[in-house]
Amino acid sequence: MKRLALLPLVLAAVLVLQPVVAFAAWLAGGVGTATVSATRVSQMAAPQVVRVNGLQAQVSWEAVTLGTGDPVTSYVVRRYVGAEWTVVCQTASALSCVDTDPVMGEQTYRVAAVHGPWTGAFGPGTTFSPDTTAPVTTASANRAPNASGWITQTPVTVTLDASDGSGSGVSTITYRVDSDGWTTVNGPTATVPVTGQGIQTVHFRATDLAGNVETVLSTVLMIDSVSPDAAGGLTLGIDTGSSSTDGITNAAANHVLGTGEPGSAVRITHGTQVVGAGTVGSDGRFSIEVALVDDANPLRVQLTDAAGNESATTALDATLDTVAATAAVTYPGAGIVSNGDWNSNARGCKIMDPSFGAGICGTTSEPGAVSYEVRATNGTDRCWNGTTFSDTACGTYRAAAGAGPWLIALPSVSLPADDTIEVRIRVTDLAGNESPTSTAMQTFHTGRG
Ligand SMILES: [Ca+2]
Ligand SMILES: [Ca+2]
Ligand SMILES: [Ca+2]
Repeated sequence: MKRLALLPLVLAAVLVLQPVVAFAAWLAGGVGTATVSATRVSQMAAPQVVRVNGLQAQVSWEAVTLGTGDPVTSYVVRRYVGAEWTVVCQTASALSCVDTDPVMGEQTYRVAAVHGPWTGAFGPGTTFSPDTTAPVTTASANRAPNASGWITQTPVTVTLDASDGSGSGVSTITYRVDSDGWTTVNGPTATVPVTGQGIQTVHFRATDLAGNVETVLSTVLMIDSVSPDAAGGLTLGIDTGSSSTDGITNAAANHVLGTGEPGSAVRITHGTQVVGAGTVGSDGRFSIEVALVDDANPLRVQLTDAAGNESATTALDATLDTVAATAAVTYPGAGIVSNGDWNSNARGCKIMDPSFGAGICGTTSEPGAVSYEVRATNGTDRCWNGTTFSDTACGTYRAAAGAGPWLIALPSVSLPADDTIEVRIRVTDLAGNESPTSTAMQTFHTGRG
């Protein structure tokens, strides 16, 4: 009896040492007699695992039987996270169960068949993540771009909204602006300040609680909230006359030169009318054609950058003068002039300048540079050289004093007696228009006196 009773234990010991899961069991018990049978449990295949009820895992497997063809009594399901395992369910005849609380991230389910007190070897595992879908993040700016695509108002912020749908939920949002470092914030929303000017790119992605990481997305903003500086250095391209910077010119077909922000649009107005337009070059300079009208041209120049920001206006007050001035002789008049008259000379030129001595004077129809030639024509022509009538090579014009009323000092002592004097005057106005030579000519005699 003792040897019989030991037999199943020996059998069991032999069988469990086999590579195939096996067991031996008492089929009948009793003191003194027993029948022993041995069989084995087939190893389970890897289970199927699908997501159900949100983030739960349903584990299903194929039924196995004992080596004898009899059904096993139950199945046990383990969840492995690394080497750590947890029994998530044990069923009788059911071939599936639900893990209601899987861990986030990845885990592995393995199933073993059970018969009585014996548990077979666990089969291969099936990995499962309760949430395999990354969140989806959308970006929206607090400022709308204008028709040119530029945002011209600040401050600018981009709001990131991440959604994980029915997944595990958003854990974090990570973002960076241009080449700045990455910033990570917890939760499904983030507000990103974008403080730079120009083209700014916000890169972002969200991560869910299961560890799924969204592919990095980006949104591009064009920001320019800075108005260009007002145009500088305004001058006329053709500024004729005695000054090349006074804006007085006789060139109607002209152009305006200036400086400004490269790429800016230039607009030149005269009153409400646009009279010139162009673009500032990459060197920061512009030259815009304008057609000037007679007299005053109060031009105003304004720059507009690519984003539509407008500068303050800059004035360029131009004057177009294409008509030459005329000159008139006030003293002396035609006729005989005595030396006494000449020397006192109070009747004409002293009205213009009380300190004036003897000489010739007159006016012009507009300010300008007066030049003259005084010629004594009694017999041989002799011209005033600034000191005496000794210049026999006439034809040299000399500058008179004054730009409207003009004065030419001719000391009485130098006047030839009983001579005929011609005064030739010409005037060049401020725009550079030159009157015809000898626009004023006076003949008189120095008389006795
Ligand atoms: Ca997810
Ligand atoms: Ca000028
Ligand atoms: Ca003129």
